[in-house]
Amino acid sequence: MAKTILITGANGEVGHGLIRTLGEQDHTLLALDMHPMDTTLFPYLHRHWVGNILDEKLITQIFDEYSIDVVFHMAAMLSTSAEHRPTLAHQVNVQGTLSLLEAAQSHAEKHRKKIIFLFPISIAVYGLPNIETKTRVGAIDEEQFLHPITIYGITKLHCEELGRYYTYHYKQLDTTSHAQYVDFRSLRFPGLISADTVPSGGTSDYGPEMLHAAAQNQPYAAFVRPDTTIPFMAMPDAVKALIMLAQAPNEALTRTVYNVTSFSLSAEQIATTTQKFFPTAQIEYKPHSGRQQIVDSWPALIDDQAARRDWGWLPDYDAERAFDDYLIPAIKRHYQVGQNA
Ligand code: AKB
Repeated sequence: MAKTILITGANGEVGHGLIRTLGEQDHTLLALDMHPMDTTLFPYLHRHWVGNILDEKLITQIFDEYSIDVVFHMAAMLSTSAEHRPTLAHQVNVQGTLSLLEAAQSHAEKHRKKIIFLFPISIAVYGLPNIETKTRVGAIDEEQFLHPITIYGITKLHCEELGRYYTYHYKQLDTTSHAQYVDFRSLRFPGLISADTVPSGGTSDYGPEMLHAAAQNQPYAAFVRPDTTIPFMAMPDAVKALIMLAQAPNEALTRTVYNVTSFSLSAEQIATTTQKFFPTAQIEYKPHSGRQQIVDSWPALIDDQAARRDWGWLPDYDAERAFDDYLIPAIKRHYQVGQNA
């Protein structure tokens, strides 16, 4: 059914994929980003705003002008950028989410309807105490090791709790019957790799950066050790997971927060695979101690059984398919690299 959908942080990596996919369907897409939108996305958008997620007047105006059914709240400062400006990151990630939740709640109350509120976060909510534990524990589920060492992880974990609060407990003191207006659903992603965009400000960025540098025939120095291992996912699967969770019937959901994952690779495995397709790629390792510490605190594997069971999650791309069928052909097209390169 056609929906009116608001996407914040719309010009980011996930926003790009989401807009292109949802834009092929019969929805009204509204986009907000603090940077001017990529003009190639214009054909898919009903309207877009260049503005700050902290601009409450603008947020209110958007909700006043449209009857919004679904929000994909992607605007956030990622892990490395957030470490450089932690108080700003707290404002953007927490205050930005809170005012959007509040706007969604008021809007839903006014229109007597429910708003689905999708919130992507990642393995950054986890904080493993040391490498020995990381190696020993294997795949961790949604409730384990929730002691992030970054302000990004802390703010996102807090927002997951805010979302659960708005969904199940908000305004309960003043009413006898609680109508649910905000239906908050959070997805914890691995590091994401897109063939079309290069991430910025994250700490899982070494994976995609390596590949994009090789495709452009540029040397690359990874800021982590070769053995560094975290889970990754190809962008089409990330978009698929967001849309599947948004469409899942409320009765099927047993939690507000779900892990999703595809494949885990070490930095060295990504480098070897990259060099298989781009034999002249020059990749070296210059670990940055702060960023290394962050990635070492993130799990090597996550358990996504709950998503598989509740709403049928299954990735389309394992590591081999991600490179063979998506990343390499699409990245070669993107940089117009000859097929023999
Ligand atoms: C980041 O590196 O900040 C994100 C993430 C894994 O949360 N890509």
